Amino acid sequence: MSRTILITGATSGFGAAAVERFLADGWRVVATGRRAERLQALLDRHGGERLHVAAFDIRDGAAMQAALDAIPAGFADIDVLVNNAGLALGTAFAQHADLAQWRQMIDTNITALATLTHALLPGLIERRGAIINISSVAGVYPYPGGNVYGGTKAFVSQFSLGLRSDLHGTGVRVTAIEPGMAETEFTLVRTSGDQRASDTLYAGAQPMTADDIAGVIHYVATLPPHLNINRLEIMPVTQSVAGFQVHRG
Ligand code: NDP
Ligand code: 8X3
Repeated sequence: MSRTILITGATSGFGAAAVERFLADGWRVVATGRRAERLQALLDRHGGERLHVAAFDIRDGAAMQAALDAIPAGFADIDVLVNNAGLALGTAFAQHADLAQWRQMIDTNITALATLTHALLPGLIERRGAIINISSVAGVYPYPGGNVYGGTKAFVSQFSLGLRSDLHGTGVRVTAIEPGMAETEFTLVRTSGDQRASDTLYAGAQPMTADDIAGVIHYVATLPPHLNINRLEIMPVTQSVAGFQVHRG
């Protein structure tokens, strides 16, 4: 019998590519996101035999629970949870940042991720399943303007390790994937729709693609059951880390 995976943030980028990847490999997929029309397009393309879609704002705990309660029986036994939905908003330095943007990142990248994980944990333990959390290099390496976004991703990576500790002996696997630069709608969202800024960032850089990350998610989800990758950091060859800055006053 095929396995079931729930992928958040399935309307775009990594999540959308992961839906295609797992459907192509015979999995049953529960795909979530806010943009109902994109989820409907997925259904129109693939049909509902192995795909269930649920449109809700992941920051809305009641809507999340209602969507989970409405998952049809054939999709309810989730083996793998991919906590992918997330965003960065703005690149302003902390002292100039918009507090509403900070709150939205925290609510989405931290609170919603923890809430969904909490809701699905009993079933994941029952099925000796797996949790794959999409973190970021921004949670490991600080950069100017990364402030709260980086902080939320540091939470994701550390929460993943904490889950590993708590789930010791249950057979549940937990991985934090920490990608570097990948071309998706990420920068469009971060810049409030500035296509030129997005194009400029990726131009000539050969960034990773959504398919690259979907392949990594699939690799992690299909490892032999005795293996756990704790953290997996991945960048395009064109990207590397450049260190400290010194202010001389
Ligand atoms: P996209 O903007 O292409 O996709 C983000 C997804 O998250 C969309 O499907 C969006 O769906 C969903 N999402 C955002 N907010 C909400 C919400 N409130 N409720 C439900 N769904 C939501 O970006 P990526 O594919 O690049 O990003 C996926 C993950 O990867 C994010 O966690 C991001 O932080 C992380 N990441 C991205 C990197 C990159 O360079 N691209 C690098 C490292 C990590 P909708 O708008 O329909 O709700
Ligand atoms: C996305 C990678 O470096 O743009 O998480 O923050 S970065």
